[in-house]
Order: sequence, then C-alpha cells, then structure tokens
Amino acid sequence: MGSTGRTIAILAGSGLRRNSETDLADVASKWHIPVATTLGAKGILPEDHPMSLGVFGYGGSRWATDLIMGPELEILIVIGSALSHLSATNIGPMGAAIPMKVGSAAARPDVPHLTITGDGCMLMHGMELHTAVAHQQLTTLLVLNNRSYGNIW
Ligand SMILES: Cc1ncc(C[n+]2csc(CCOP(=O)(O)OP(=O)(O)O)c2C)c(N)n1
Repeated sequence: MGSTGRTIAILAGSGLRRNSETDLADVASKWHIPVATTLGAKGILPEDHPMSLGVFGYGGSRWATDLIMGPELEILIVIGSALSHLSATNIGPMGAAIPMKVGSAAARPDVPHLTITGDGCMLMHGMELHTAVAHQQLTTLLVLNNRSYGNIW
C-alpha cells in the first residue's frame, strides 16, 4: 500500500524516456508506490530499488503479476505504455519444434534432423513422438532439462 492509503502500483513502459528514471525513482520512494515495468522498459527503475516489482507480463516476475493481477490493487498508474504488447506477447507456441520436426523429417528423410527443446515442451508432445516412431523417422531430440516451466517464472 502506498502512503496514499490506497493499494496502488505504477506500470512503467518504454514510452517513459530514459532520462525520466530519477523522477520515477523519486515518485516511487516518496509515495511508497511499487513499480513494475514492461519488458521493453526493464531496468528503467533499477531492479534493486526497494519499490521495484520487476517486469510485468510474459516472462516477468511473480511479484509484478501478483500485485497487478491480484484482487487488492485499487489503482494502476500506467506511464509510457499503450499496453498493447502485453496481450500480444502472451501468445506464444510451446513445444512447436517437436511437431515441426516430425513434419520436416517426413519432408526430408534424406538429411539429419536435430531438435533442441525444453523438458516442459517435451512433456506436451508424446503423441508426436509416437508418430515419429510409427513412421520410423531417424531424428535426434536434445532436451534441456531444467525441471521446470522456467520461462513462466
Ligand atoms: C501451448 C502453450 N502452452 C503454454 C505456454 C506457456 N509457456 C511458455 S514457455 C512455457 C514453459 C516451457 O518449459 P520448458 O520447455 O521446460 O522450457 P524452459 O522455459 O524451462 O526453458 C510455458 C508453459 C505456451 N507458450 N504455449
């Protein structure tokens, strides 16, 4: 809660000019207002600043998401962002490489195929591997196993 008595946060986008950084830090400190940034404005408030929530949106911090999407927030001040990219960046295919690999191996069985993917993506695509085996495709999968949906948090 800011010193305004309201649960309030600032979302700063890249439209906020870099030379406004000190003003943003001053406002955040003076009024105790937590500040999240869009991905494009990452660091416009230094992330070790006590009021920094980090990046809001795809691949952002859970503090930013929890506060901005949570039920407590009463006022969100958006500065320098049209918010348009926030919805756009949330649309992303996951594990697309594995079905694409099956397709490319079918189209070009004469060349070797290597697919590099994550363990989360691997988890989603057993069906495609079944197809690859059924068609006796010779392909290689390299799975980067960080035991998490790392990109999400
Ligand atoms: C079809 C689909 N479902 C969910 C997501 C959201 N999503 C994006 S990345 C990701 C985690 C991917 O995990 P992993 O393959 O292990 O890669 P890591 O991020 O850990 O490197 C998820 C769930 C998505 N982009 N597409």
